[in-house]
Amino acid sequence: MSDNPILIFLTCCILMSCGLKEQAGEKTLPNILFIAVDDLRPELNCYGKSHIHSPNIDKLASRGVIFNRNYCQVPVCGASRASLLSGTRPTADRFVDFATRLDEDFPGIQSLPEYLKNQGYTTLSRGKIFHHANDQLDAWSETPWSPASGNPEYGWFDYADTNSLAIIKRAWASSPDSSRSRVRGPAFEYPDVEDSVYRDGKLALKGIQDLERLANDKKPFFLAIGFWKPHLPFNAPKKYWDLYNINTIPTSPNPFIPEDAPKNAIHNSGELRNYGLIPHTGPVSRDTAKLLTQGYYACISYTDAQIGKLLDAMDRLKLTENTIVVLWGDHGWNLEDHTLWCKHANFETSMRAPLIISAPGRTQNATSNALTEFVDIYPTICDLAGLKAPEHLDGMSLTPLLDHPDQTFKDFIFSRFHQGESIKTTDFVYTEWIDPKSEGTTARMLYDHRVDSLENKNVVDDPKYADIVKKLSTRLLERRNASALKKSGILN
Ligand SMILES: [Ca+2]
Repeated sequence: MSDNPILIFLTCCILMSCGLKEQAGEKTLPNILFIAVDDLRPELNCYGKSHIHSPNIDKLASRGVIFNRNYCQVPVCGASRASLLSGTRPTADRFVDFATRLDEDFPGIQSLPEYLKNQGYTTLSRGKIFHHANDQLDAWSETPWSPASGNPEYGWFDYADTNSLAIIKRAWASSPDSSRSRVRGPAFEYPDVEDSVYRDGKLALKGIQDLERLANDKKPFFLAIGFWKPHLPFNAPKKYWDLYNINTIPTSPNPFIPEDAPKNAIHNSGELRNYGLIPHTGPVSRDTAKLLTQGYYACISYTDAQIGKLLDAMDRLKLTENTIVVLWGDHGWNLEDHTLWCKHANFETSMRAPLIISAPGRTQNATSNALTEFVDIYPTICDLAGLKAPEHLDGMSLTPLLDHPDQTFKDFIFSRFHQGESIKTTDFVYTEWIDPKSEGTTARMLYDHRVDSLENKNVVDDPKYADIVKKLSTRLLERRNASALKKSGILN
């Protein structure tokens, strides 16, 4: 560089000007922290359930909007995630079961992470985002990363207690190779161990490392972190179990089949019955029901603590002011509601799912009671980032609710599980099961949430509801017809 001080000064001014210009262009897109929590039902302190210890999700909610009447598209892992991440609705033959792959069910569709990557984002998948970590690999800037189970020889169950390991080892040894994929250990355990012994603890530490690296990156990031708990088995460190008193723990207010419910609506809770000490048929004992409930709550609090570590890292790294945080559970969960455990049903307890969005400059510490659904997440993120949403999306941006949470939004939303198609309005939820061959209706149910929020009596055959049944059935038919036209390419 020249020794001329004036020339040095002018050169520095030019370099600084270029630097500032570049800097201004680098972070015009907001970062996105995308937190998935497997099998989390909307039972959290910030949802008004004060018996749940969830201080960190509560903190996130205080910085954003709780979508209190949000619904999944399909109440099972893989299908729900494929729908959410593609921004498209399920059909009778698309996004059906837990093992759904987006790249098989909807090849060529541009998923949310792929779209953001193409817009200049660094996109990272950590833990359980797609059900299959190798689904849509091109959507990610790096190969998806997940911590290994503590005992991978017995699958993904991640037991840490020596008794649990002995039980699954015996079950494994006594099972033929062909049935080992269904071999489970106990449904829960509570060893006195550190958070990082289990995968979700390791995942939080990895997420913090990612945030530290990404904070210094010039590109905006979409960091997707998917926690496994509170999915079965309910394995969590003892200190989280100790937050709950089994003698006073609340259990389901309606552990019975709704009056006049069709048999299609009820299942045998098969996912739970694969685990040790759970009977193959019939109700579990009262003591077991309480232990399962305590374990589910303990796993919520364990995951909440891991989320807190990520939020603390965001604050420390000064990322909070320029980062959108979206937290979602992939569907609801039954704690013996309607006799059911797990998900896989068309009731509110399976369909309603958590959604919290904290976006810089938007409303904080508020709750929206508008009807929303998971297909709305993709267009919302596009909108918040100032990006044009792709044409294929089925949902609507939630940004009007992020600015004015009290307003209404949709008149109805749609969910489905296998052949059961549901339409939900502010006051009603109507479900009909369609035979795939004849396309005839094989069963129906209607619940009036104005007088029956727990869905204890199916009133579909009550004459006084005939008009509403007809109206909602027509809406479902229109939905089916629109899906068929879209599939045929006649509609976008
Ligand atoms: Ca799930």
